[in-house]
Amino acid sequence: MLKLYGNARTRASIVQWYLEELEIPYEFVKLDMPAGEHRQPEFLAINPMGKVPAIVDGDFQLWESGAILLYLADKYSKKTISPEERGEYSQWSLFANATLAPVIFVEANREKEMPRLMKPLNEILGRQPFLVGKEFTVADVAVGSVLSFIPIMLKLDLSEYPNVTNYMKKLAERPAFQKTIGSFG
Ligand SMILES: N[C@@H](CCC(=O)N[C@@H](CS)C(=O)NCC(=O)O)C(=O)O
Repeated sequence: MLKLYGNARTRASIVQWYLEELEIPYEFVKLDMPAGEHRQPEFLAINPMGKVPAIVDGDFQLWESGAILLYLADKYSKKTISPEERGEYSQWSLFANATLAPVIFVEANREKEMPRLMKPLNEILGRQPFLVGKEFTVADVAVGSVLSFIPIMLKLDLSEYPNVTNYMKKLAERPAFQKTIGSFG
């Protein structure tokens, strides 16, 4: 069975959300991170960077949440993914991790950069229900999870971006979200 390594309230919950969406059986291996279990040789053999999430799927090991999401989409989603769709999923996954997260989570970047990203996001989500169009995809897990950490971890005013907040509400209604990120309270 696929193993997901992490702990509650970490980025492992992003991968867990998508595993629940895909209805893949998995084992969540909870590391004792305060005790430094993620820096012990056993886990470093899976992710030499000592960060979660990481997965082990058969003989295959993978780390970095965005890479794991894309791997799961390629391998387990019930549709064939065209190169163009894959490009869009990669675009949003990289945007989530490399562009959006550093703006949201690094206080010094927020004031200047957040409106630059949130305004176009708000416009896109005013035109279509999900990031890649009419259907929920892995792109929504990648970006939606970063956005969903805002009300959980930070007190940021998103009232200027009503399409983004409606989108976040819609994602939060999904049973797979509620079982994972939504259970943080
Ligand atoms: N870009 C990485 C970030 C991984 C990351 O920073 N994980 C944190 C938990 S959310 C971690 O493992 N922290 C433990 C540490 O740095 O010692 C990803 O998305 O997988």
